[in-house]
Amino acid sequence: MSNMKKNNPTGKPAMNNETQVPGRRDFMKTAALTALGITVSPFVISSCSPKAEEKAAKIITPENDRSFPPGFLWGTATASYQVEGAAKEDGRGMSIWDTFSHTPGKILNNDNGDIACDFYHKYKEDIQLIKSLNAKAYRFSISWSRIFPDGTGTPNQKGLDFYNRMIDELLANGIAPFATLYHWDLPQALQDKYKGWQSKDTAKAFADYAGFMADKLSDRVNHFFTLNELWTFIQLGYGDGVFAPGLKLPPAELYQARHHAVLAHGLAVEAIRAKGKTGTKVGLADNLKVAVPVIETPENIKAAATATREINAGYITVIMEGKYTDAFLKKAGADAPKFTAEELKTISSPLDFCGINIYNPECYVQASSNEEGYEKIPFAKSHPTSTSKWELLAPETLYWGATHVKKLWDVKEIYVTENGYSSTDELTADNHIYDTDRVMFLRGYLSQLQRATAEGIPVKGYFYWSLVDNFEWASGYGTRFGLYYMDYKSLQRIPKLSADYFKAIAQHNSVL
Ligand code: PNW
Repeated sequence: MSNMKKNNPTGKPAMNNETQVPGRRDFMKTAALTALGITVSPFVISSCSPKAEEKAAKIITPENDRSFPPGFLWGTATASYQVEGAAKEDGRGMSIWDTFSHTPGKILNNDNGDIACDFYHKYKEDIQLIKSLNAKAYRFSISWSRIFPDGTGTPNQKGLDFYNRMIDELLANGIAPFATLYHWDLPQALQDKYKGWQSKDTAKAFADYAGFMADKLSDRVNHFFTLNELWTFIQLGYGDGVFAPGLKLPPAELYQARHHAVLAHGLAVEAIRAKGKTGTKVGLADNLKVAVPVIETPENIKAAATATREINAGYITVIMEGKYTDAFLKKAGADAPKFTAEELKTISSPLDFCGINIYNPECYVQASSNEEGYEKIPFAKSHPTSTSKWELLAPETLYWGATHVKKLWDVKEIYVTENGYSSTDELTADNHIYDTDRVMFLRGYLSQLQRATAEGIPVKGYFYWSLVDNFEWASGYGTRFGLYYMDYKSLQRIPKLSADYFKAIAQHNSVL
């Protein structure tokens, strides 16, 4: 099914190329060819068949090439609690998000993930949607408490069976599974027993679970992500209290919880390497906080890289470098986390790839002679956002995010593991969603991603967030990021205009 209007939008009669006299367009084509050292008469162009003309018009130069490298992987992403539903089925244990979403007042409209998109039962249908987008990869997450209802101990075979079925279905449809092991749905049992990420025991339990999953799935899953967005679940969950488990810890305890999260990542990398099939690739999906040079001068670009390294010091920087930066420790002072040299080594276990979730820039910066070497430029009050107010829009964030990761840490394989846009997505009388704003978003951001790949930045794939509208955490079901609209009453999935756009991009492997 297509959202595209089939009629001629201009309303003017269509021209027949073969009977036209050379016009301005032909002159421009001739000029382009001449610039390439190819001599042609305008009459040759206008008198050739439309097919040949099309070919001539498609002459690619480095300046007009909008394509991605051959083999570039197009995919979409979701996460267990946001789409699966079936919260009480087949022995699944409670997670902190079940508890949090069932606490009145925590989620907009008191929504919860009990049913969500019912992906648990509708996964076959959704895999057909992925396929119809021409996507060749799918990033999903595993619900830890489906596998270990109490976080540790005896595994639940029925939970494992679900992921086995789903992965087999993906492979049968030519779609590569990219599995995230933790997308925030911590088993409630571990919150109760260990205070969740406040304890090193949770990091150890995570490593055991990660090793178990690698053992069970790495015959079919080649790419594993340890944790999704460390900043978000630590800061919003344990610092600001707006995400599960809803805590507002004092600074020293928050620093320690953050340290346990990076440690959990490192321990899981070691466990996956120990238990996974040879050749299994492991990385993380980090919401890199990107500093964007406000004007792209060499000085500002350097300042933006310095700022990015420092802003992410408690997360990806320590993971990549195996040490907390001096400025980070100085700023933390007496609240700094307690850690050992051995832990730093584990935290920085080499990765096969790096996933970056990128939506908004953290800040615009310019060079400065101050101690830091950069200064932040405030956002204009009128700076545009999506319907998510935190999502300030700046397409170049994708370019700079990938470029900083390559230049700062020489990462050889980068994936954009999330990038997406939330909009109002109103159904029109003809049952369509013309999300021209999301199409605009995609064209802008992907143009900047293509700019990065054209410059040799090793971005290997792009996962749009999200395949379908889903449970958007504290914002409930009111905020829609999907390429497919979800009718939450009937659970019908309706393709938006952006689904057609994505489909065409993946087919042509080019910005369109
Ligand atoms: C990410 N913020 O979440 C997550 O990885 C997804 O699960 C989520 O649905 C998606 O982005 C869209 O929100 C974020 O407040 C949630 O800055 C909130 C923030 C950032 C990311």
